[in-house]
Amino acid sequence: MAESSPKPMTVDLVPVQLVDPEGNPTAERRYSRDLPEETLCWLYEMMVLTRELDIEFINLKRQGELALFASCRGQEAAQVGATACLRKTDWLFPQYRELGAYLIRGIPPGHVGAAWRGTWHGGLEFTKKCCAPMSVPIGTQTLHAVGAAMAAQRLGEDSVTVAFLGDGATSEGDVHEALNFAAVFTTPCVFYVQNNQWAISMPVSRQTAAASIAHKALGYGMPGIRVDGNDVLACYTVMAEAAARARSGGGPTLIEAVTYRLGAHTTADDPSRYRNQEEVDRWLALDPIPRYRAYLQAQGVWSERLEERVAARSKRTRAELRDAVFGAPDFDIDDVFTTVFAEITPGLQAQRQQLRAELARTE
Ligand SMILES: Cc1ncc(C[n+]2csc(CCOP(=O)(O)OP(=O)(O)O)c2C)c(N)n1
Ligand SMILES: [Mg+2]
Repeated sequence: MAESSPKPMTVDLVPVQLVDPEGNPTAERRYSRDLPEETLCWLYEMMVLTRELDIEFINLKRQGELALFASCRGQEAAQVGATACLRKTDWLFPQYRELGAYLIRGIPPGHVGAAWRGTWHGGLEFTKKCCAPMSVPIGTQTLHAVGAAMAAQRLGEDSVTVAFLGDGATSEGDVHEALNFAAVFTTPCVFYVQNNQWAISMPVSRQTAAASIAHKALGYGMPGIRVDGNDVLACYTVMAEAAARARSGGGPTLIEAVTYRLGAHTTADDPSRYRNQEEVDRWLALDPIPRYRAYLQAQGVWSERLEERVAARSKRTRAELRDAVFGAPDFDIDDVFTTVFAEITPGLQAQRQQLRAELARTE
């Protein structure tokens, strides 16, 4: 076996935390919480905006305007922090719950709405912002992320890719292959697992017998890091470190952001069927937004003006989302078939014929 650099042998079970649940700075010294005031405020603004839009998406689904929605309530810090520290040219490969990441990237909420409404399949508009379309087939996006990272390597680019995945996704065969390829080829890819404690109704305790999800990294020969996923500054700094390592040729990292899905799995789910309110209440006390607000207040960074600005932006963006969803034109059914490959394949041609015939019968 070829010997390269020494392999990481341990993972700290205690997640990296820079701000405690009361908003106090912790004694953590390995990572810095020093960011410009403008960045500190921006992180707050984006977390609140994510939560506000999340509510609007759920409302739109309830009004029958969307086919489905997967709420990220409770995971705002994990998503905003991990994406805010990246370059705009670093490619994101989301699962489907990453609203905070899409917003940091500047993807218009209406485009996210179009994907959940089904008026524009797959959210192709995302790619303009170096973000792959949402991936519902669990774990497949991790292979795409590694492939894109290998391409960047061969092209001599210094961009990194980030695969967003869930605790449940780590049990998929695709994810094993992605992690192994990434490590063997020293690819600039970060695996960002949001361990939100549940994979629909499957608790993480039944998902793996490993000491933690981050520990799995050791078997692949890459660093594994646990971070408090409800601490936006910790997520920011841990991802910044992993991205810098990947960018400088140091290979992949597996980050486990320990967080919680406060809402339902999707709008089609009723979590009261499989989890108890005491558990939800425990995590509600760890809500990332009040914690970060308390920190900013203690640091003298928070102000009424900031809160008003954030509230005004949230209100405006919620209205923009509603307008975009209500006004979305129906898409041309042909696009489903013609945008898959450069040229339509015989199989797709047959499917298109079948669908056209079906539609003609029902019109
Ligand atoms: C390949 C595949 N198998 C099963 C499903 C059904 N499914 C949808 S979401 C989900 C759970 C995923 O859990 P996790 O990875 O923890 O992500 P979370 O939804 O918690 O963000 C499953 C099993 C699917 N979409 N794709
Ligand atoms: Mg999960």
